[in-house]
Amino acid sequence: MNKKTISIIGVPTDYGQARRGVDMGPSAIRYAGVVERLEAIGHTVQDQGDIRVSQKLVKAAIDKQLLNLEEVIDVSTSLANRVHEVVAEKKFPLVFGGDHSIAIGTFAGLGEHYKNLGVIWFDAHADLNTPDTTPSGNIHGMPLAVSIGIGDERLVQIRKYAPKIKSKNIVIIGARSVDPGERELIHEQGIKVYTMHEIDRLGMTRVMENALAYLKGLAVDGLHLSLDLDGLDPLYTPGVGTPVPGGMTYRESHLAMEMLQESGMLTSAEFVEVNPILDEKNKTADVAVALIGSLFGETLV
Ligand code: HAR
Ligand code: MN
Ligand code: MN
Ligand code: MN
Repeated sequence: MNKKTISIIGVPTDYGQARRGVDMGPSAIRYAGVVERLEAIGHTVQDQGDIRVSQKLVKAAIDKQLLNLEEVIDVSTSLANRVHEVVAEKKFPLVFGGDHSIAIGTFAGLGEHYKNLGVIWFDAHADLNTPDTTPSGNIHGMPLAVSIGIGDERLVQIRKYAPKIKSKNIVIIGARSVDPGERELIHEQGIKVYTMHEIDRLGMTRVMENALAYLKGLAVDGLHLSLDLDGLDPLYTPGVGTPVPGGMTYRESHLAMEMLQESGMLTSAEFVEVNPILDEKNKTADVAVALIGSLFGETLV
């Protein structure tokens, strides 16, 4: 296994959704021992600390279809700049949320480095809503749409280019809560989705084999993993804001991480939606760190 220089970036924001506490995600993941875990594998870890997130609302919600828009633009821009620098320094960006709106910033930081980035989106949700289709106004339900260039122009144009990624380079794994507008976009844009049905039917081994072969076939020049902890069943990760029953198991999720590691394709990753306030004794952050261990090559024997 090749050793990496991993640059950790915390993004303590909860502006992409309505439940407070997910801004403590980066602390919880650090507390669960992520740095030590990665160092024990032999990687060099540079914890860059957190992106500065203002605790004061810049403007009270003005647009009900885009809650906390100004704050999300602010956080996404800072994160995008940080991720852009980390990749320029040839380091591996490992980003901790915060809610899933942070993926807008992560992709904005990656997109100028990778012209054909592959994406594995591990999530109960598709996060493909737009201001017109959102049932909640929460921007954490929109990052994939924004990153393919659909949605509010100010979000779409962070770092002044768009789109950040290609629709056909996205593989969603674990979906089981998809809104009508998202379903339409999936078909219209040719986004690949392995729902829980396919995971039940084919097993995680074949799902991951197919997903990785598909991305290889597209000759991707990098691979980003965006892992929403609500992709797992809430039995394993109760500390998330929007739990959906019937999710991926602990073992299935580990297998997916191990297969990503074996592929040697991964170039960046983010772990999001850990909410310590809703958690049971930091269980969700512990799972996040265990998955990170597998993703970065931890072995038992
Ligand atoms: N689809 C719903 C919405 O847009 C719920 C979004 C779910 N939240 C997340 N993202 N955790 O994966 O409001
Ligand atoms: Mn806050
Ligand atoms: Mn999500
Ligand atoms: Mn989700």
